[in-house]
Amino acid sequence: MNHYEAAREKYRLAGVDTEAVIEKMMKIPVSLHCWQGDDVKGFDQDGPLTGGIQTTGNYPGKARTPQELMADMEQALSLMPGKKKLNLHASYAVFGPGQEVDRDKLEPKHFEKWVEFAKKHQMGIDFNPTFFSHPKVKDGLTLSSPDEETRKFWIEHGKACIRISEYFAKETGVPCVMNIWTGDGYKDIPADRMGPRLRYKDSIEQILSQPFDKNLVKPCVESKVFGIGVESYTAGSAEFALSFAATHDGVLPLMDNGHYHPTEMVSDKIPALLCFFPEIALHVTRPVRWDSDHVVLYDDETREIAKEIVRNDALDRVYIALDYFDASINRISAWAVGFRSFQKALLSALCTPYAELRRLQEENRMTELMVMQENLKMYPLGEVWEEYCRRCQVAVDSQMFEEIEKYEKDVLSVRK
Ligand code: RNT
Ligand code: ZN
Repeated sequence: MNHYEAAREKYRLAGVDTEAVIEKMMKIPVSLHCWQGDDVKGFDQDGPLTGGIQTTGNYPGKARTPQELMADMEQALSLMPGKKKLNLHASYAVFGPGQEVDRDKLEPKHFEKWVEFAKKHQMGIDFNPTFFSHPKVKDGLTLSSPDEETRKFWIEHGKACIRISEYFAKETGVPCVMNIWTGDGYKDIPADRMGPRLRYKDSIEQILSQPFDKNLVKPCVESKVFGIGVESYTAGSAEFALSFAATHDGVLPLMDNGHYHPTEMVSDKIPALLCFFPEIALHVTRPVRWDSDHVVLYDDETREIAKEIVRNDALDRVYIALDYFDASINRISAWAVGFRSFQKALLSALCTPYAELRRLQEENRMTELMVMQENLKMYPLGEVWEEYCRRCQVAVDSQMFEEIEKYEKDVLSVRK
């Protein structure tokens, strides 16, 4: 018997069909963010990264052009088992000669190259208006700005992005999750906390007044607790975003697990929101002491997040996207390790016999529940993981770095 067959038998005895699990794994879309490849730089401006987020490190070889970014992403995709979706930011528009426009005037045609790329890799596309890294961010504010001209510009940007999102959905045949996040806020104690929020609310409502098909575009509002240089007040706080989604039909709350106080767990918030919202969205990241956006690992909270989605049978109600950016290591590796880590978390969740565990909980057999949950941690998940990688025709863990090294040597290291 080979290792996988032995593992399969062991799981079978625990009530888990690993063959069905592997098949299911291949159908769960996870959205891969384009912005890991170039440190959230984008192609439409040359200024610094703003909005209270930051990449640190300057590992050589980052993508400088759409062609390089797509090539790098292609290399990363080849190391990822399972189903992928492409997550784009508006700042990644690809302008042909003479096509340059400002963000309020963006059109579907500026994203044709990405649609081609997505189709080539059988991916749907998710989208994000870019409310940062731009000269029209005034005093750190966009949609909540007291300056009407500034606010109008960003509202028009949001509307343009809805039109582009609908175009993505029509082209790919997959609904587009469009996430609204701004870093709007104040470094120090504001005099008025409600004014910016009322303007932010009105702005999102104006953006959503752009007609769109709710089956094709899934607008989300992402909350945040604070950003760098925006430590005292964030307009789009947790209560703001959640209340907005709850009171606006068809709007999803988006939780980024780097955007809460360190002991608050998004894994616990998922089932709470699933009691009320038909659909929710996630940004999966790894906050190390703060919203640091480290590469996602196969760690406790990542597993717990996947577990809550799977055990609540909510794979078709939760839109999963990755959101991190590490500039201090090989970016292809960052992409691949993060994506594979979340895949492992999903695999672990699917290889868990929940019916049995739930029964123990409901019968208040908490001693056995603890024993069984701990036993499961030592099950041969790695064998199932390797088999899954083989069937998806991607490198198993021990072969992955070799491929990354080769691409670094042949392609990345030549970029000066
Ligand atoms: C920032 C938010 C946001 C961004 C991306 C680039 O804290 O998490 O989602 O990371 O839009
Ligand atoms: Zn995020």
